[in-house]
Amino acid sequence: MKIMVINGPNINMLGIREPDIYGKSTFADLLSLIEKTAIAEGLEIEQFQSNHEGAIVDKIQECYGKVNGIVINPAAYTHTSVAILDALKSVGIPAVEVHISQVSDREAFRQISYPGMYCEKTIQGKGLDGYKEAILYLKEKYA
Ligand code: CA2
Repeated sequence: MKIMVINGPNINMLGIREPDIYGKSTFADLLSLIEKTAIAEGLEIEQFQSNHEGAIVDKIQECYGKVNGIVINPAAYTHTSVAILDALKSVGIPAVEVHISQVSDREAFRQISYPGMYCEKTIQGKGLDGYKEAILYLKEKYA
């Protein structure tokens, strides 16, 4: 089974500021956790991070016919991007949305998720462990 893990803008800055919201772990810690999960679970996992909406749309389109599951933290694009929602719909690949923080307890402008309208599950407020949970969910359901 092949899974694509996509992270949106500023996730590469994890651990640098706002540890009260996002924790102390760094982006390198996240990459390593996902790589270890891939090895332990016998999965092929590719990781992609971009600060650019169009690059994320391009990556989702590239998944068509090649990837069995998508784990996506669209970061701030969660709350604005119909383009990412449409890209997910266009490829039709099972997807899980992850948020490191408990978005439901945060500002009003974070209460809408466009990509979440396609994703079959949203995991939030579990820190980096949320990514592992999303990967295991896709493995259990689709491998
Ligand atoms: O909780 C999440 O995972 C978010 O997707 C993170 C986004 C935020 O815009 C979403 O509402 C929820 C922010 C990404 C990281 O932003 C940083 C801010 C300061 C320091 C380091 C990263």
